[in-house]
Amino acid sequence: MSDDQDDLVLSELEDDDLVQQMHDDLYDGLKEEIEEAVNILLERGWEPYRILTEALVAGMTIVGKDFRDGILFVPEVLLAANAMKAGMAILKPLLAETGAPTVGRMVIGTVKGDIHDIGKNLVSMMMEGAGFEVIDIGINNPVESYLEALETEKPDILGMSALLTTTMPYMKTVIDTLVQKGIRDDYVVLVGGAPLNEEFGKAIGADAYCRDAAVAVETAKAMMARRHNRVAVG
Ligand code: B1M
Repeated sequence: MSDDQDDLVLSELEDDDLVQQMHDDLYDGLKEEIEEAVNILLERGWEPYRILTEALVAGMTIVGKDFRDGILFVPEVLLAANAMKAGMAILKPLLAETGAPTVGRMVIGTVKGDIHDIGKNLVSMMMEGAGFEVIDIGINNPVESYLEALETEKPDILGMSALLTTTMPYMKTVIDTLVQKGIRDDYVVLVGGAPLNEEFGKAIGADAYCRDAAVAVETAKAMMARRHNRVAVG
């Protein structure tokens, strides 16, 4: 750490500078600094969602670009991810507090071969914040894990996440298996992850592709409303 950074007192920075510093600290994987800065912004009255999007997600986007361009490597990105998770952990209960009573249940997991979980965790947090009960089955899920969770948890929604172009086709394997077993229509299937798009979602037979966590919440709410109407009418 440089002398400059030793001298830096986060609580003395203006909001804009603090957010900028958080982007730098996330980039450098400085977990404790991220935790401290999140708490400072909360004390200053920032909404948890604003901290999440403007400080944490925006900072991770910079990390992602430099990872893509070969400027950052896996160990550095892991440190950044760790710092991001620490910040998210502080915000999680606060986001959940703003939620309404349970509006539905969702099982969510990252597909087989894929260990990326930050986006999935963010979706889980936002869904919980919106009043959904979320059962997170983690990363690297084969079709059997999804089936088991659907069987035991009986959710309304199945959410799948994939961050790699090599793992996203596995979502189709899961959906095809649900079709084969005759249970596809028992669930709303939502998919997301950076390499996906609308067409892909349609092509694999998902109910919707969700660009980000906010879209996932809105889509889930709309789908639940449609489901309830169907049940009421039918
Ligand atoms: Co990975 N990685 N990574 N990585 N990694 C990407 C995805 C990559 C795009 C980087 C790059 O080259 N630019 C690239 C994929 C390229 C491709 O497939 N075309 C890549 C690669 C290549 C790899 C490895 C193969 C690297 C290697 O080993 N050589 C390896 C693969 C490991 C594996 O999975 N088998 C690998 C490893 C890792 C780390 C372990 C170092 C770390 C993951 C740590 C962790 O998750 N615990 C990591 C990270 C952090 C990234 C980047 C930098 C950031 C991902 C992230 O967390 N974004 C990523 C670059 C990027 O995406 N820009 C990259 C922030 C997060 C909030 O966004 O996940 O998109 P995101 O989630 C969003 C939406 O997509 C959506 O909502 C979320 C919130 O708004 N969403 C959903 C996501 N899931 C959803 C599910 C839903 C709904 C919405 O269900 C309803």
